Amino acid sequence: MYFSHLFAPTLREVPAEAEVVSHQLLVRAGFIRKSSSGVYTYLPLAWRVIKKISAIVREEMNKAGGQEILMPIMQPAEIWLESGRWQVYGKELFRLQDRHERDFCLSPTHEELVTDLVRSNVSSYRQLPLFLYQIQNKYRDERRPRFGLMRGREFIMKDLYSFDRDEEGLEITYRKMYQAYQTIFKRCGLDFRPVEADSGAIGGSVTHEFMVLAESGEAQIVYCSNCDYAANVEIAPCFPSENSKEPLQKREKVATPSQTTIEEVAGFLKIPAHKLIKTLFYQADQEIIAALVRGDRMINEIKLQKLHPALTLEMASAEKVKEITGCRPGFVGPVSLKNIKIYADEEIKTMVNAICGANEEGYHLINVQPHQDFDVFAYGDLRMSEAGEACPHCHAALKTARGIEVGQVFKLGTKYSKALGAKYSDEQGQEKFMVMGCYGIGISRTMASAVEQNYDDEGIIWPMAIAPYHVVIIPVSIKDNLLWEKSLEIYRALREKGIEVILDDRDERAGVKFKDADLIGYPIRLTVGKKFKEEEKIELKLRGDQAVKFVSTQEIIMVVMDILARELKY
Ligand code: 9G3
Repeated sequence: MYFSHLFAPTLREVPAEAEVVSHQLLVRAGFIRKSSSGVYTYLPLAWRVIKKISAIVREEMNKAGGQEILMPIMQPAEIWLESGRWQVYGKELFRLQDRHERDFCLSPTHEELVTDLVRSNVSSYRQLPLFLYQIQNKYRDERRPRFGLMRGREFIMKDLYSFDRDEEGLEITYRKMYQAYQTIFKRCGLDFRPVEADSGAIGGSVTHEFMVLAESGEAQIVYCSNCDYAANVEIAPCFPSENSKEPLQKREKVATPSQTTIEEVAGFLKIPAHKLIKTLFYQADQEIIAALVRGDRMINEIKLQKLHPALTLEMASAEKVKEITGCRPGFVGPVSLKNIKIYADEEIKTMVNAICGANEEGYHLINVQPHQDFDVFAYGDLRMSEAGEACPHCHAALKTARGIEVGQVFKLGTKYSKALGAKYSDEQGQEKFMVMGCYGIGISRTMASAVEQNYDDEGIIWPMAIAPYHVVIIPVSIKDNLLWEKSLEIYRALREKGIEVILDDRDERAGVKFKDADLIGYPIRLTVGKKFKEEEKIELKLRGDQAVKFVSTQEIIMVVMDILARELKY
């Protein structure tokens, strides 16, 4: 492809709303354009990357026994009513009606539809296991679409659904898919880690997320420095550390004028933050509950939701808090709280002479004794795991990292097969529910996370396997016939070998072409310039390296092919 023919409108300015590197670079380098909030067009460069990622995913899914299908994007409400999820997902589910006022939704995922398909077309144990997958657009009306392709309202997902005869079958399938995922992300050239994760509202028990490691990642993970334990902090268990034993002091109310945060109160009273009790109020469906963690800890809302099951759990508004406690959030505490369930982290149990809000504007209580001064409805592990925490497997110190979730594998069990009645008859003619699993990969998000992990000040540095093109050829001047003819010759020779190459045929200064090449991120750059005139040599530069090499014109095709062969083998 000649660069002048390529539809890759590059930009000097990035849109102000682009908060993350992948969003900025993909827009600037001419890969994507926004259509509406969280909805993007993939321009030719992006679509090539997407097709490469999809091809890798397809190959590995087929190898694992998957059969590709394509289900509708539009789904009837009936099956969602059957599973009970029509009510569970509120505004996040895009809903629409046809001309007869029948309800539909735009697919956020396909558990219901695929289960409906299988229940009416599979009836015997001989037809199982069955693995069906698709690569297709999904729709979720995110409250805050952000970060470009990271959290769009329309995105491309590979979703595979497995149907097994029993739990043992599911276990084998789950391992097979987990392995396939390892291969996929390795082949894509990404630095990633599978972690234990929370199964959320979807139900089911065992689940792993595949995280691309990147500073900008929204997910926080803990991993062991000694064994292979790794988990999303959302589910990583914490062991309460012992609080120091000291003689009990008499409770007092002290003035803490306008000191509302943990740091402010700790600084004002000259005590460490771990002596404080952090009191948080949540709206759990119709009920307000309170949750307590030590002042130096972070609350983990997923763990809280497990201790107090609710469909939705959100921080209560400041007005609600005032209604209940009589004051604003900065001065609240558990002492004398009435008619409200208090959940407390295990560490609260052993605190002595603690400090908390007095439920009175401008005051805190000191020397509070949790075992006698207030009633806890339930104690539990409610805090977020941190660096240095003991590994639940081997007790070595955990480390933390940030990641972008690009894949997730779930054991669903019989949740959907029971809800929709997907049964088969076994060897004895007995009716049994199919045992399901589901396995997703965010294809468009994988592209964005590859950028988050591989870039520098100049632009993107694509891993070879998913680069939109492998090579760019830059004649430093197209007006110089010798340079142009040689560039064209190399271009044709590379194309002949099936190598994906761009020839920058623009009548621009070499510097402009280098800048665009770095921005777009071709892995290999060949420059035909001064060194060609002097010594018949081509300059070869890898996007990720600083150094350049000079290769004779006779060898250049072989050298490029060698690099490709090396980089693309897995
Ligand atoms: C919805 C809406 C949002 C959702 C879901 C349903 C997330 C929903 C979880 C999954 C799990 C798996 C298949 C591939 C692997 C992952 N957000 N989830 O079910 F209606 Cl609005 O999608 N699905």
